[in-house]
Amino acid sequence: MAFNSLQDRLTKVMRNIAGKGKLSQRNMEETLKEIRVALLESDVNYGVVQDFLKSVSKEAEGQDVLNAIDPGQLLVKIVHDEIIKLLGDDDNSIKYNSSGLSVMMVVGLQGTGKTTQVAKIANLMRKEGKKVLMIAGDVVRPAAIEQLKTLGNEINVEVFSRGLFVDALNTSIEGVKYAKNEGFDVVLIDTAGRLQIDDALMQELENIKKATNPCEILLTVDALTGQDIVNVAKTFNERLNVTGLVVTKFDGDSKGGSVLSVKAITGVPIKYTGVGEKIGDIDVFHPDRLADRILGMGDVVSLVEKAQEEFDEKAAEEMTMRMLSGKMTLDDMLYSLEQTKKLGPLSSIMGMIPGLGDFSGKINDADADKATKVTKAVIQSMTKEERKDPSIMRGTHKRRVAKGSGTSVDDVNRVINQFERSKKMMRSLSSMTKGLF
Ligand SMILES: Nc1nc2c(ncn2[C@@H]2O[C@H](COP(=O)(O)OP(=O)(O)O)[C@@H](O)[C@H]2O)c(=O)[nH]1
Ligand SMILES: [Mg+2]
Repeated sequence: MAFNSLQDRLTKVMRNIAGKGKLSQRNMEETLKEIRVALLESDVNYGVVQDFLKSVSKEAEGQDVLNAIDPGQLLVKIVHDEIIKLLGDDDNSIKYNSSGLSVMMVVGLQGTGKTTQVAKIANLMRKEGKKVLMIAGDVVRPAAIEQLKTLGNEINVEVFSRGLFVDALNTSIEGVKYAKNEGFDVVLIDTAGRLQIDDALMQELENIKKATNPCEILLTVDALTGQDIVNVAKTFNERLNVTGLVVTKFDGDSKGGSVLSVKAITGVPIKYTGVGEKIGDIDVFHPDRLADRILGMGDVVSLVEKAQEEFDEKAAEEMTMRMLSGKMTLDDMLYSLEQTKKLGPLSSIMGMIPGLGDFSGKINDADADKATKVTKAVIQSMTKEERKDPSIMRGTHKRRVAKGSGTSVDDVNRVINQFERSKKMMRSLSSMTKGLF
């Protein structure tokens, strides 16, 4: 996942400081220095880092952190809020025309994920009940139209195409006309890309913009390309007045610094992140949640939303409450295991669970699957009382459970220890984040 190493470093800095009852000027300067190094090493733009630290210092002074009752936590909160500002705390929702057809263009360099995101976004909008049309406006790459049609089939969204021999501008104009006549709500135009910015491409995009009057021009930028994102975004924005960014390949192992800089430098808000190759792998961008994640506060809300799609809302809410209350039982653990299993491979959801981000790269999904099975079997062989409070279990109880579940006493001990650890972790999370949510 993007940001892993930045997250590791900042989490350490923040943990260090959050627990401190008193802060000296020196503690504070050291903390700011560590944040600075962490940001620079993650490729955040130098000027952005300078401005960021200036704002944090100014806030810290303004709020008199050193004399606060809980100085460490206040500083964490200030850093958290400044990261949100950096990522854009203004409205980053998709803008539709107030009436009639909303035309949206998706632009970007070749291979950054335009076609894929067009389909992902179309699918999100379709799920909201909108009638969506996708226009195959990349007439340069022969396979591009087929690719969009395949995706369209998969998500049940119509694709408008005039084939390879009509130019992109005409295809777009005709497609928009068709959409108006047929009463569509949204048109998403997939466009051609180049490996580098070039004038002919920009001209073509400008022409399509002029002719179709889009309410959104979304630029896909690939998180894996690093600092270059900023330059690409700047150039596209100068020519087209981009209204939003879609940061793709966010699931990859990018340092993430460019993602942190791009809004500050271009002023264009991030609206979505692409987090994989599948249709469902897209997230509406929430600066506050990314800030939580970067600071090691996990992403419970995203996890819960993901969970909501898989099971019902009430169950999800109960799960969060239990996770956050620190009052979990082994039944809750069993339940979360069953639910989280529905969410996909453990490695991909680990990064979202507070305190477990560090492990997400180290998980072998097959092993995890085996461990989950053992854990479930052990819990299922326990009595009701034991599930509530396993500390009452003596050697004979453990042997009974091991026998009943076809596991060993070591396995039983492991499950109990794991449970006690999660419980403790959830408790400290809820105290650490008190006042932040
Ligand atoms: N890992 C990952 N791959 C992606 C993502 N979005 C797109 N891709 C892949 O990137 C490649 C290029 O995507 P495509 O949509 O064809 O890019 P385009 O040339 O800009 O239209 C394809 O192999 C996609 O599956 C993403 O969010 N994460
Ligand atoms: Mg394409």
